[in-house]
Amino acid sequence: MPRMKAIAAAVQILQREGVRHAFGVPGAAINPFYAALRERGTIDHVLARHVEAAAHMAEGYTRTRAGNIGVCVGTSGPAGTDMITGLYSAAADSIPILCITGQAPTARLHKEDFQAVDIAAIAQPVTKLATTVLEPAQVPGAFQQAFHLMRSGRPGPVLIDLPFDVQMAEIAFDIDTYEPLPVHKPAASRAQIDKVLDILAAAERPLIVAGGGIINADATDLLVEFAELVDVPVIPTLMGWGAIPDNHRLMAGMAGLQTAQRYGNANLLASDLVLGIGNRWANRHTGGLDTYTRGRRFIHVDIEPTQIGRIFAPDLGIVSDAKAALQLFVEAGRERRDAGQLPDRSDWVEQCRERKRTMLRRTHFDDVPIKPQRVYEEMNRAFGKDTRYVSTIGLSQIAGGQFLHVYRPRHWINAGQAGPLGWTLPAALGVCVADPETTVVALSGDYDFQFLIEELAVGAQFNLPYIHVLVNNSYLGLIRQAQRAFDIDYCVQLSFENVNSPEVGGYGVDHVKVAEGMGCKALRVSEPGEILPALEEAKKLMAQDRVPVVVEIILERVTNISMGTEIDNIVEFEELATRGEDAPTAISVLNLDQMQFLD
Ligand SMILES: Cc1ncc(C[n+]2csc(CCOP(=O)(O)OP(=O)(O)O)c2C)c(N)n1
Ligand SMILES: [Mg+2]
Repeated sequence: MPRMKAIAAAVQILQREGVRHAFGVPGAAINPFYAALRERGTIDHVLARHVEAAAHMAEGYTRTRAGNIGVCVGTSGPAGTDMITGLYSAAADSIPILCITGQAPTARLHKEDFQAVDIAAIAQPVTKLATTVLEPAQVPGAFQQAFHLMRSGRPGPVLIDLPFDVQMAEIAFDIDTYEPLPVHKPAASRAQIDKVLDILAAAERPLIVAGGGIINADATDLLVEFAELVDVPVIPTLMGWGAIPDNHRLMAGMAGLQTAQRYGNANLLASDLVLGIGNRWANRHTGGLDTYTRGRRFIHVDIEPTQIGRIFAPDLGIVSDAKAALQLFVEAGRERRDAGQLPDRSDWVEQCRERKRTMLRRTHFDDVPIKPQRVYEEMNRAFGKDTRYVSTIGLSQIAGGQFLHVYRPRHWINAGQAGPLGWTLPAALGVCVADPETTVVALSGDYDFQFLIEELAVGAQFNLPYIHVLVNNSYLGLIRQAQRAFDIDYCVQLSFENVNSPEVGGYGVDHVKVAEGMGCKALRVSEPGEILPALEEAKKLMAQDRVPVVVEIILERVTNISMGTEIDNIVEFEELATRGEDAPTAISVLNLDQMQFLD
């Protein structure tokens, strides 16, 4: 049996489990891992400039491709605590990442040693497993179990904490005898699926709510096939956006309080049955449960048994992996179609499509300073169906959710539940590592952008080109809008006179200078007509210089974005679109004679 350091065995296991990239920040307690990484030479490492960012890079990496598991690495003490936010946002969105931390030697753990903190205890509520490995011979088993857990059931993150002496100790290990553990995923039975189809057949106005679980299960083709078979419109959740293309005739819009379309909410409110698959009835999707559930029945299919009935009691709950369920849905649906047993849904589908054509918000404003709605109109013009968008939180993300278009799974990459400011930039870098071929476009407000702004230098150092659309209102815009309820505008404004950059006109930070200082390219835009040319120029710069390109768009400081607390009572702040030219890049334009689907 070969003998090697326990940490060398860990690195071999990472490789065997499919890891090719890692994101991290070294430190004394994790140097044995870095030495093993270097010796093996099979895993590329991106050096982050903040450890939290390494965790978000790992998340972006996982979210980009089915089967990916992002790995983030840090030393003992503050590195682990910095990564807790990444573990939280990964856990919240059912995203597997593996966090590896160094630790003080086992003999000194109870001595308040330098940078010794009980990171396993801190990480426990935001991971599927968080463990400090105390026996060197248990290191292989800990990694084997980690991959098994991350991939089984509801996916999620794991933390492995490795004391210095445990990493260095020699163990007997032979990678040729190592096998990944089988992955466990519950599957619906045919009887359960037949029952769902019976209930569906009895409904007059059914909808499918498609959650992120369908994307995690890599089952979006099956979803679209099933929806087409039974001719039932689909409402994706924010995490499920892209599961069905925006321009598909059965895509009925997103419902919710913020990242939703007017027609999405209207369609949901008009339904009499909702079949939720791989979703979790998030409160920003449902709003008040009375409004959401009144007058309709619910079926809930989810991989995690304890999710059924968590938010409200469904009429039928089924525990299943989304792919396993959808395979049977398609099989059973085909049989019913061939037997001529499927009801005609064309009236209901047409009603949903009519709302999609007519219930639009206005995007076409010529105002200077620029109104945010116009930015998304121009982004729709500039970026094609392949674009992978990355965003996190704020008015920018909310308006992006309302106005942008997504055509493919994993092309809207968003920290949905946790919404940690600063996530966008490092997550976008992780997306670039996972998919260097596709255009990546990040969308941030000024404050989100500033939270982990130093990561721009990582993009420049490692040649990770992407476009960062930075919509600058010099405000904590979402919080400013929320403070209207308190009649205050307090501790939310970011403007100041920049003594070095009078040209930013009191907007404070000169993002162009900062980005250039970090080795990136940057453009600033103040007029609506300049947006599209700037985005086109950004594409060229990105290809030419192979670094992140920031396009800063100076916005009107105060613009309220549509939102509310009930899905039947969303507050609109701007006049609505009444003509095609008010919303020229809406997925189906108002004027029927101009009806077009964007390429
Ligand atoms: C770590 C963290 N702290 C605080 C918040 C609360 N929060 C949500 S959005 C926001 C302001 C965002 O401002 P900006 O990024 O400029 O976006 P805008 O709303 O102006 O478009 C804040 C403070 C958060 N989501 N995350
Ligand atoms: Mg802002």
